[in-house]
Amino acid sequence: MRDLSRRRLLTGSGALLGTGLLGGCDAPALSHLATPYDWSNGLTFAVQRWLLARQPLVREFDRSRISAVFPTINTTDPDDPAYKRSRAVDFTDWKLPVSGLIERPGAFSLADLRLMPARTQVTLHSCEQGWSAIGEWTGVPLAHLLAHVGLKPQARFIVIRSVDGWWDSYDLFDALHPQTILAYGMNGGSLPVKHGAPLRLRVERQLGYKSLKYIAAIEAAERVDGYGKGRGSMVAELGFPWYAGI
Ligand SMILES: Nc1nc2c(c(=O)[nH]1)N[C@H]1C(S)=C(S)[C@@H](COP(=O)(O)O)O[C@H]1N2
Ligand SMILES: [Mo]
Repeated sequence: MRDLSRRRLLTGSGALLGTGLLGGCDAPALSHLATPYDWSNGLTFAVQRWLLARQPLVREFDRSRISAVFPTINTTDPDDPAYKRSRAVDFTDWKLPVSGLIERPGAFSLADLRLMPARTQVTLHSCEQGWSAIGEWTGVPLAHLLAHVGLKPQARFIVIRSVDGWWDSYDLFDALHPQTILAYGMNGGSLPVKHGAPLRLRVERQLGYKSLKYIAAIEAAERVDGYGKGRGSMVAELGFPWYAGI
């Protein structure tokens, strides 16, 4: 990798863009190429995918490296009546619906998810707003849950909604990655409310905003332009590109 010049990187990713060899190339981020910024964002996205295809796992740390303080940001206590009721009973009535292009749609309780194979990983979280921290996350790989319910062959994106109105979409490159987990545990305990209880996503190869907290529903889709304003995520609707700031 070290001998790759910038020129080779650029021509390489250009070729990938041109031939559409790269998964997710016709994704919304690359279909709005109106300004030079859009072009550079699309190119960054393509280069990131190209490099990450050769770097399967992000770095995992020893438990001794866990940050003493893991900051919280944005929503830390959702102001939603149903959420508050569920929180009052320790989320024992909580269920996660999985629907869309799925062979066996269903709804899963925390107990159901805890019975599935678990993965624990100590990773570096980098927030696009300028801070980072190391935490340990335990949960079920999203790939396992999707295999359990059966993705239909047309499914190309996973759309996830949160209790606080945040939502985002993920191509299968990220959704099926072994370190993409639905976490119910943090630093050896159960996931605290301020960090997204009862369930949050960890998408370790992306910046912090992509790791949705307070997950309410999961859907599999062929396209994402039918959701919201058609830009693939809440942050995109606020003016940042889908997969902003990679
Ligand atoms: N539902 C929801 N998910 C979210 C957010 C949020 O406000 N609501 N903030 C995002 C951002 S920008 C970051 S950096 C992380 C922060 O997670 P933390 O509060 O556990 O540190 O969650 C992400 N997921
Ligand atoms: Mo963030």
